[in-house]
Amino acid sequence: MSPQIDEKLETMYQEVLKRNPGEVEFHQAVAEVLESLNPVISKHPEYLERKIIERICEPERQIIFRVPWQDDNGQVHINRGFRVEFNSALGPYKGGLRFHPSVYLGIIKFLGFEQIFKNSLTGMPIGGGKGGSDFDPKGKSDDEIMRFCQSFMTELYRHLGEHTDVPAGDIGVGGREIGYMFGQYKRITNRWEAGVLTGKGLKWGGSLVRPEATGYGATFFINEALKVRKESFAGKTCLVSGSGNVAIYTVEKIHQLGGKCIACSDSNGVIVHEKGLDVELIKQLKEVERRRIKDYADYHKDAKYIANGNIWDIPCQVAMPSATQNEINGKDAKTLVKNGCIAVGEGANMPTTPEGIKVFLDAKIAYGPGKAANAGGVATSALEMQQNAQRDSWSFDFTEKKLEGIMVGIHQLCHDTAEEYGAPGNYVVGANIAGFIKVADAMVAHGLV
Ligand code: NDP
Ligand code: 2IT
Repeated sequence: MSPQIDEKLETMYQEVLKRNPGEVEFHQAVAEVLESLNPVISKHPEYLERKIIERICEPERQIIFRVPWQDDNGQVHINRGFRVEFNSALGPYKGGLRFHPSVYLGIIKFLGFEQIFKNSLTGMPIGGGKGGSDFDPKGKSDDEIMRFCQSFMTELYRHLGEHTDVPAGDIGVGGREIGYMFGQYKRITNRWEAGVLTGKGLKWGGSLVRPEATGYGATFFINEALKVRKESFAGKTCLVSGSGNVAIYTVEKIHQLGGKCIACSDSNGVIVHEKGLDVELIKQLKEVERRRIKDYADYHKDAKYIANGNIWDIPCQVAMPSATQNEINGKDAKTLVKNGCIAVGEGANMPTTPEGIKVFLDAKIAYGPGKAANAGGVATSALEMQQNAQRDSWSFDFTEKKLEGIMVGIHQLCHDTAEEYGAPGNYVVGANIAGFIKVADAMVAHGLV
């Protein structure tokens, strides 16, 4: 018996465990949502009658395929590709592709499941999906990346389409990879179909602000949560884990809002720069030269690199986990709270373990869960789709204002829903319930499909 889940929902949770053996991250993501839904099912008996929860936990379609490719020495490698088309009640499947050696079905399913509710919160017409591969892009040449992406798309293309399924980036997939995949899709289908992928380059259908969107959006969300507490980023010491796409633009926006990020990281270690991180240097090292964050210390002698360090041991007022799942455990959460952290904004998906979440909620700090706080990325992907459909492109300022408006709206929705359901200040409950109800109502309207 899982203590937090209501009895009626517990049977459904046990069924998820049984049907999806060994997929621990998926179990964790489902448990977190079901824990919030107790008050919803008492109000909406039709959700139980129509078996909405059982249906929402079962992906509409799961595609697993072989991805063969050759390295620069002619050696053959075989990876596994995934696309989980989870839920299309609100729109075409939408969600990123992750290339990382840890990828297996359970990771893609947890991400796809979260994506359903996140996408619902954005208010845009997008369903939930996710994909990727256990391919490790680290240390690969440009040509190897291209051959892998082409082989991956040679299978995936048949499942995609601007009205069907629209992938984007995630860990290990950025503008370069989207470019190679777009080229192969175009070649196979003979269609210049901009709306089939988002995160495209600016010269060929991409949107301004998409690269910045997840990090900027997470910062806008926490800025709103701070306002509720009559606080702001001004003068706050912040930590941002990771040093990839989400981390970089989180640091940038925090600095624009007057905060000071003193540390970031990668899977090998932590960079601490008390003076405040030099975000232009991080962009140059990570986006242009594709180097490790350790090299930052070669350019700033007053910065310190801690190999295998734990970033959450550093005292801060705002923490923005922006690397990967389960990077903050119960002990880290306690350390953060003890050190005076008043807000945690999840740029990453599910970066806090259930024990960690409990610590943040018990301490009543402003805790923005990923499916709300990092929704700016996918929301701006939907803005990219809008521009593609109109064959238009919008200015940076106009697009950023739209993103900010969406994040302010998501914050308000989560805030108000939490109050309505008797959990004021609890953005987990607010996000899960608000995200769920919209999808559930659409599923009821569509009948048994
Ligand atoms: P990137 O590949 O650009 O960067 C990932 C960063 O996280 C790197 O610094 C990487 O370090 C670190 N990292 C990844 N895996 C691990 C790991 N297992 N242990 C420790 N560090 C790790 O990815 P993104 O910035 O795009 O994604 C970061 C997070 O944000 C993910 O959780 C993703 O799902 C989420 N997200 C991304 C969105 C987007 O638009 N890109 C939108 C919403 C959420 P290293 O180089 O050492 O691996
Ligand atoms: O987790 C996410 O929301 C993403 N990786 C972005 C998905 C998207 O379609 O832009």
